Formats: sequence, C-alpha cells, structure tokens
Amino acid sequence: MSNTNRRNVLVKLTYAGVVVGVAGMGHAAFAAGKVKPSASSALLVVDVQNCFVTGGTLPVKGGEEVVPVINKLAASFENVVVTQDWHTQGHASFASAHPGEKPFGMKKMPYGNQVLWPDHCIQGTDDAALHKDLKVPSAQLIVRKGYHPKVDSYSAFMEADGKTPTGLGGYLKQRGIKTVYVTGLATDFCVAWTALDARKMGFEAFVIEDATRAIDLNGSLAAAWKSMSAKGVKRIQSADLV
Ligand code: VGL
Ligand code: ZN
Repeated sequence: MSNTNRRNVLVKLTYAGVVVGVAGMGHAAFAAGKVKPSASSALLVVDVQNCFVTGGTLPVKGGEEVVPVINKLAASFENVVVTQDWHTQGHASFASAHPGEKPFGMKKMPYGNQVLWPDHCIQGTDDAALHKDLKVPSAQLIVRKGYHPKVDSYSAFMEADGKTPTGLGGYLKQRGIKTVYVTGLATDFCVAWTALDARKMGFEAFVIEDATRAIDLNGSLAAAWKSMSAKGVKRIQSADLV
C-alpha cells in the first residue's frame, strides 16, 4: 500500500469513527438547556386533536400526555404554528371508502402505498377540534391538511402525492424561519413526515420526543426514527431546551 493510500484509509477510519461516535450519542449530545430557540425558530404543534387522543376516532396511546409538555414548550417560542388533520367525509385514506378493506390495511393509491385508517378528523366535527387543554395562545398560524378528498397529507408541508405543497414552507421562509421544532401526534406519521419534509425544504429540524406519541404500526416508529436520523433530523427531549 502506498503512503497516500494508507493515509486515505486512516482518514476514512477516523471519519467513520467520528460519525459512529456522534450517532451513538443520540439525543444525549444535547445537554439540558443547550438547545435554544431563537427568533428564527418555530415550534410546530402537529395534530393535537381529539381524534388522536383517548376517546377519539384514531387514538394514539398516551396522546393526551403531550398536551402539558407542549403548553410549557410554547412559552419558549416566539413563533408557533399549529396543524390539524382535516379530512373530507369519505376521504380516500379511510378504509370505509374502499369496499372490502379494513382499517390498518394497505392500499395502493396513484401516489403510492397508503395505510387505510378508521374514519377520523372530519372537517368541522368535535373529533377534529384541537384538544381542549392545548393552550398555545401565541400560535400565529393553523395549517389544515388532508382536505383533498383523494390525497392524504401526513406532512404539514407537502401532500402525500409529493408535489402539492400546503404553503407552510413558503410561509416559514417568508418569515425568516430557519429551524423547526416538531411536536405532537403521531411521531411515526405526521410528526416524522413533517420533520422529513422540513429537512427537504432546507430547514434545520428537531423532534422533541417527549412531546410526541406514536401509533407504531408494524415497526413504523423505529423506521421513522431511522429515516429521520438519516436525514439529519435531531432527536431531543423537552428538558434539552432552555
Ligand atoms: C395521522 C394517521 C392518519 C397523524 C393522521 O396525525 O399522524 N396519522 N392521519
Ligand atoms: Zn388523517
């Protein structure tokens, strides 16, 4: 082996060592009070609605537990955006819209594979309202999504067809937001897709894990963290924030 090659091997090993080290540290890399939201940060509160908590149409286990965590976090942010899953009756993401299909099955749609859900978060119903104890009075925008009858939208930025923006990316960019902190429901669907699209659109993205709860369907939670980590989404806890 030539000297140059040996040096390259060493460089690669060292580089790999650093990468493994950082990945292995996970959220422990963020010590308490070390992550500081600034005027160019926004807190995204995803789908904290009756449909996704106990007693709702698509309950996420422990979904209501995110409410006090988010209420407290909101005080640290100058910019807060809330989202609502906001489906039409008979929406294509509902199993009931497909004869013979059951909730939590899969269906091939023109835009890709779609999990079929129980009817949930129908526009204007109590089920689709924000959780009554969610107190984020400083929120500046409410983004509703999933209102096109034939297309789902887990992400707050982009519908599931991958080409219809909700407008949130433009809104945040026009307001000079560079970093988003994603919270809410559910970790492995709307939170993850929102965080991944935030990265795609060039935002720095954090997910505040204890301000989320997951559906965890066939390993979807582990898969979501894996793809988020691969795309540079940072996993933190609410105690990591000042
Ligand atoms: C969601 C499934 C269906 C979510 C929305 O908010 O994570 N999950 N619709
Ligand atoms: Zn939905």
